[in-house]
Amino acid sequence: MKTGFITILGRPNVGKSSLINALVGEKVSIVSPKAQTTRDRIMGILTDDECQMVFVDTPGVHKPTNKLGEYMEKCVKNATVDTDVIVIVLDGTRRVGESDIDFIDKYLKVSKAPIYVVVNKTDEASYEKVYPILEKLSFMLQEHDGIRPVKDIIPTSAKKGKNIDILKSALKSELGEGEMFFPADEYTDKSERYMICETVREKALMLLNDEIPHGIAVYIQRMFYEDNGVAHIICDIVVERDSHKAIVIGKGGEKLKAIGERARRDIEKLLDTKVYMEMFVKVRDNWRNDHVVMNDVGYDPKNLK
Ligand SMILES: Nc1nc2c(ncn2[C@@H]2O[C@H](COP(=O)(O)OP(=O)(O)OP(=O)(O)O)[C@@H](O)[C@H]2O)c(=O)[nH]1
Ligand SMILES: [Mg+2]
Repeated sequence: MKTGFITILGRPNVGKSSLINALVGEKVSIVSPKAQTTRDRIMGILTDDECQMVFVDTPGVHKPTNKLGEYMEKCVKNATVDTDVIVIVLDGTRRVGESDIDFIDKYLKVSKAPIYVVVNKTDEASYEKVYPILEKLSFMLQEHDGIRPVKDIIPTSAKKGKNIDILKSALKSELGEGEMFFPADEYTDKSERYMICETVREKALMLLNDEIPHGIAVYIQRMFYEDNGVAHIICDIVVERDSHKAIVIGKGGEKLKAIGERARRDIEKLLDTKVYMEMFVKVRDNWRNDHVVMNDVGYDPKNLK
């Protein structure tokens, strides 16, 4: 069996989580048009007859402005230690600049893992836009300034599934022989509860504007199955201020209802049963700067130092 860890890195919003979902063929990690959607290290597992590939999704790299940001930065750092392969994702609809090149060079220097560069969103970027990016990066395919080369630069569309198979085979070729890390039928390392909370957060990210979604955390107070098989989920949406609470609830409770309704549909698919959601909005002042609350709402204490 060939096995290994493949860590996906890149700036916020370039499509890292979308790429993992496309590679694994399951909804592993939530996706939204807002930057800093992913907050944790999340594994997506793909097992076939010959290999087990463990893809590791990471938060988009940015300068932290609070403790949650520092936590996210630690998740990225931990994910790059001891990984077998690194994939750095760029957004093909945007200009690729020196800072992107420096970012790739940094990992070529600090890590020993083979590095692939992916230029994503090619469905939205015309050939005229993508080609100059590929040309600009092409010098990295050779040793440059004493820095080792990247293994390949692959244009993809995570959204349309373009070149995902090519990327997958390239990554597969990097894996060594080993024991499986996870049972063959698992597609993520995260619990059902974690996936439920993330689903609610995804809908909040989609339905709320401005800065509010960034200050939201979701956790499950209680979950149980009724006699008729319905999953009863009581969950809290945590916000930072009273004024945010009112916005999340919306006029006549409409916003909260819409978030719950959309989340319920996805969670029913996830659990393969009918779901009844009860949702509450709670204020925990400035929780993104409070390790105790962050731990309470499910952030890994190992990264809260
Ligand atoms: N057109 C197009 N849009 C894409 C593609 N991949 C991702 N997107 C969109 O880009 C936005 C960000 O996608 P995510 O997968 O959440 O990006 P991310 O890099 O994980 O973002 P963070 O977790 O915030 O760092 C979403 O609106 C996606 O639908 C793609 O191949 N084509
Ligand atoms: Mg993400």
